[in-house]
Amino acid sequence: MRRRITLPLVAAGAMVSTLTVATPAQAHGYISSPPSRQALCAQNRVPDCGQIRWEPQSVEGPKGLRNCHANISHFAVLNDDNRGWPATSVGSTVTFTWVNTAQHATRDWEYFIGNTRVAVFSGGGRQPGPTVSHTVNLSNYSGRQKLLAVWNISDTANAFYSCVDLQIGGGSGNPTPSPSPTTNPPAPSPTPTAAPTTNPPAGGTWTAGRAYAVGDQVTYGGRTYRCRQAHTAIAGWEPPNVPALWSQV
Ligand SMILES: [Cu+2]
Repeated sequence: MRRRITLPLVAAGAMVSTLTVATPAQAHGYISSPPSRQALCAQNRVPDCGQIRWEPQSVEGPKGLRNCHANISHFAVLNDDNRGWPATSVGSTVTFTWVNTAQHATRDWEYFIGNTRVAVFSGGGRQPGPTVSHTVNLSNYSGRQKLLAVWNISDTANAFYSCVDLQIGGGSGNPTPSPSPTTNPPAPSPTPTAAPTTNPPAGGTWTAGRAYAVGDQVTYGGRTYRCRQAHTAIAGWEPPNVPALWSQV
């Protein structure tokens, strides 16, 4: 008779699932202007986006994808065209600005509408600055369009993805006919009716090199901003450039 040995299989796998931790805002990049879908989430202009709100720079996946969320399931909201993404009204040329919270050596940046690559900019295998801007001619397009921008890294297999909703063909001043979001009033985030007296941090002018904590207020370009994520400021992360980090008060 054979002896049977029963191993007590501890369900070790069951313990893992709760360990998902919010990734700190460090790596990567996304399009800040005109606001990409993840930028709109970061600003809470589109509510209930989930995790992407806190890391709009993290839509990273293998090169060659053609969707808005890089096949990352917990960012799938970005690829949902029925979320009432507001489209930015633009003319026939548009300047796109990336905010790079990590400056990866770059193969190129590509811009797609549908299956057509409408522009490509070489990165020369070099590290970009903290922000990068490209001006793209979209004169062959009009009306509402979803543009996919791709930042292809040169020393990894990966790329970063940002979708931007545009209403092309301004000039005639057509208002943005974006489908109204699911909630009727554009759900203004808990916008402070700012009480300047309760502003402990020294405030002052935004300064590169300085560490900011959530809630800190600074002035820049004559406007006041409140810090949304703790970070150390660097040139290129001026408050208007990085809505993930600063919201105007
Ligand atoms: Cu990165």
